[in-house]
This record gives sequence, structure tokens and C-alpha cells, in this order.
Amino acid sequence: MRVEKGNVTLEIVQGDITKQPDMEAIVNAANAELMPGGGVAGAIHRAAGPELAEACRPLAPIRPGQAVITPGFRLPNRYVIHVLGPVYGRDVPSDRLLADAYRNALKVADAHKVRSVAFPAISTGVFGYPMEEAAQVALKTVLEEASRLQHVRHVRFVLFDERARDIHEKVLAHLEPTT
Ligand code: AR6
Repeated sequence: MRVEKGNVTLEIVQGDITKQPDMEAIVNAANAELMPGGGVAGAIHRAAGPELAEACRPLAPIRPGQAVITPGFRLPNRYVIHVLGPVYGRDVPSDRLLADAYRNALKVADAHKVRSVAFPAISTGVFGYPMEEAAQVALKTVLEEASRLQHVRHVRFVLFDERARDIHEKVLAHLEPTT
């Protein structure tokens, strides 16, 4: 599914965040220490190689909602943007911190003149954020931010399974009913 919002194309696909070779930057659902860990972070660090953890070390720790950028090393992407999502119900208000994570990732991308960014569903794994609530915050924030972006022209949500993809499509259809 894809919609146009201002100059930005917003796309929803099912897939693996480490296998998006046409995107200039991918977003990592990181931990505060920016270490490999499991889930998205584990997959990104495995695919990027050990140089990624080296590059991350001086940038850690980060706070919920914060975003930092590194090269992509052995990934097909030029950059990895690392964000720390909120632990649902512990880092509060979780909705605002999750919105900050998306907004700050887009700001960092734009500041580096990045044209395309792929996001996973931040906080919806180990951090326990319910998928539909997270999709509402994520998609609303990206749609709101779209008009402010100077360089980013393509935002892709990469959902790991069919259920997550369906939820995002439903939420986006609701937020953008005319397209
Ligand atoms: N591509 C796309 N989506 C994925 C992939 C993948 N390769 N792998 C998992 N997902 P999570 P969080 C989905 O737990 O909740 C880590 O251990 C997954 O199904 O990676 O922000 C870090 O070190 C889920 O829907 O991120 C942190 O400690 C979503 O991506 C902590 O987990 C996010 O799952 C961060 O937790």
C-alpha cells in the first residue's frame, strides 16, 4: 500500500528491515546502550558487521525518543538511524515518546539529506507496545512531519508479519481516507 502526502510517498510493506537495498537509511529499534540485542537490533548488527557496534559506542547511551545516525557498513544502506522507543507503560507518556522517536528519526535523516527511510514497528516487540496503538502513533506522526521535510521523499514501513502489515494498512486507510 502507498499514499502520497505532500512531496512524500508513504509505503507499507511486509518484509525484513535488513533487506531494503533501495533505501538510503534504515531505522534501528535500538536499546539505550546501542548494543546488538535481539529483534531488529540483533538483525541489523549482524548484517552490518562489528564495525556498527564500534561506531555506536561513543554515541551511547540514548534516551527514549532520541535518534542518532551511523554509517550502514556492510548493509546495503548508507545509514542506520538508531532510535530508542519507549517501554510500553514504563517510559511515559509512551505515545509521546514513540512519536518523538519517529519525528527525531525523520529530522536526523533530513539533516543528512537522506531521500529514503525505512522504519520497523518501533517498540512493538520486546518493548511491548500494542501493534494497533503503535501504528496509530507512527503513521500519524510521519504524516504530520511529511510537510516539513526538505530532503526525505520516501518513507517505508517494513512490517515483519502479515498481521502487523494488515494493521498498519487499516490504520493508514483510516487516517488518509481519500487515497
Ligand atoms: N525486520 C523488520 N521487523 C522486525 C525484524 C526484522 N528483521 N525483526 C523483528 N521485527 P523489537 P522493540 C519486528 O523487539 O520492541 C531489542 O532486543 C518485531 O516483530 O526489535 O523496540 C533491542 O536490543 C516487532 O514488531 O524492538 C531493545 O532492547 C518490531 O520489529 C529492544 O529489543 C520491533 O521489535 C527494543 O524493543
